[in-house]
Amino acid sequence: MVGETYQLVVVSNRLPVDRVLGEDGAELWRASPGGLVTALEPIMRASDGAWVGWAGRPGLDLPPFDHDGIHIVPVPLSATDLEDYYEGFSNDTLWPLYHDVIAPPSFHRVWWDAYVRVNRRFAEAAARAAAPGATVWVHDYQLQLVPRMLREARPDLTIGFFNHIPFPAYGIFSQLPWRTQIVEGLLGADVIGFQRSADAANFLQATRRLTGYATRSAVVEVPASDAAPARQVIARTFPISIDAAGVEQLALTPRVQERARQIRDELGNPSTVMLGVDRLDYTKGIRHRLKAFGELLAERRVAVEDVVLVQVASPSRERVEAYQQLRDEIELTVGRINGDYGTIGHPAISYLHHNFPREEMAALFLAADVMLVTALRDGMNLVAKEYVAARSDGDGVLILSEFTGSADELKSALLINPHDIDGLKDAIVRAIEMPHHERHKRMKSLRKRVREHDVARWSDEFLTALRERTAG
Ligand code: GDG
Repeated sequence: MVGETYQLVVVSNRLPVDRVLGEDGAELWRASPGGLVTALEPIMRASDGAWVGWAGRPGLDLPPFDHDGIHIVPVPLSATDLEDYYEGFSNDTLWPLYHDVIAPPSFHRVWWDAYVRVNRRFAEAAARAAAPGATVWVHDYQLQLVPRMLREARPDLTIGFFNHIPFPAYGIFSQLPWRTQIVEGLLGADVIGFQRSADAANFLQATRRLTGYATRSAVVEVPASDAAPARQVIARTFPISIDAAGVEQLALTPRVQERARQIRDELGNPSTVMLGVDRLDYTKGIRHRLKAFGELLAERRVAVEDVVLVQVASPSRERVEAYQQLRDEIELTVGRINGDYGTIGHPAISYLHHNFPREEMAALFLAADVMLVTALRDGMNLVAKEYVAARSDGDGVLILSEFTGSADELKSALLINPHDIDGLKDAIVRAIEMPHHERHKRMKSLRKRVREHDVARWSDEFLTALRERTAG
């Protein structure tokens, strides 16, 4: 209802609900499945929370509404906002820059202006939704200016920010023409969370270089200004995770188990099924993975009758040119590898450019002997954790890039450098040949980590850190 305010306000680019067509042809809201929603849902219900975000369709301007016990506050975006703030500045400037310029970032002043304008709109919506003294938790790189804008409008609030993607080293970050505004925007928060300690360290260095503020371990000393007293900001790691029990439960259902068997059947029951699951994104190292597999086939170190690679590449950011090019390159490579090495009934790669329901993902995890996560840079990589959570049979080998946040935690995986194609090939062969007892020993230790550090613990730790700031 208009004018209502809440004790906990979550702000993210996308709302946790999607507008979909129901069976009767009428439009309805459906919760979008995702770790963040699962983690925050119980807390949102218990603490009378509201979620501020974009409804996923340009031009849609809706009043706040309730969905399944959560108050939803839509922020409208026009087609131009979407092009300049989202596809432009967020996905074609910040995304490549923050992932170590794997693709060249584009810097356009109109995009920056849109970023400022849209961040202000989100900050205003959050300020309206927040009760006096409320906690506001802002998410991700699309909204880095919101903490400061919000603090200026509402100094009574406790503000948290979590960055889901990496924060780059200063040498890279400093290319951004608006680097100081971004750092100052983030420093509006009381607690700034990062995935890895390197991300927090990079942010602290950028802060020292660009603002001159003193930092002491995870604390930034923000001096008093005419308008505001001196404050301390905490910048540290809170590695995100998944709903481990939920994934495990799903994978244990008879339907999913049966589907996993069926998938292996449909693939011709090869001795090894390898799997990759990624948004089709240049950060995920899909090309490196295909190159390694193609060479193994060429050198006859693996045979197409024995080993098949299933690659799910879910459609992503299809209006951004770098993503269109990447799709073309990947599909050309898949076609070549299948053409060169496949036989009738045995394609080398089963390539799927679709979105799948969660049940199918869980069945794929169960069907896969080897999971390939070869990202060139990734804030965390939840797929790695989901694979582990699904494997309550204790089997399966995870090949994991050391450039993911997950690699800091999942140390019993086969850790690889995806740029080192020979090393990656050796790891694939090692995974295929790994003895039963070693697979189980490694999986046991991976599962312990994922079970004990789930997404509920992550959100709890973040919100506790925020509460301690208010208390202190
Ligand atoms: C960003 C950061 C960080 C994928 N395809 C389908 C599908 N998925 C699900 C996966 C997983 C999620 O999407 C992807 O999460 P990731 O962590 O792997 O990667 P990003 O999308 O890049 O996420 C990342 C994350 O934020 C959280 O902080 O870990 O580093 O880049 O859950 O399973 N799910 C379904 N069908 C698909 O086709 N149902």
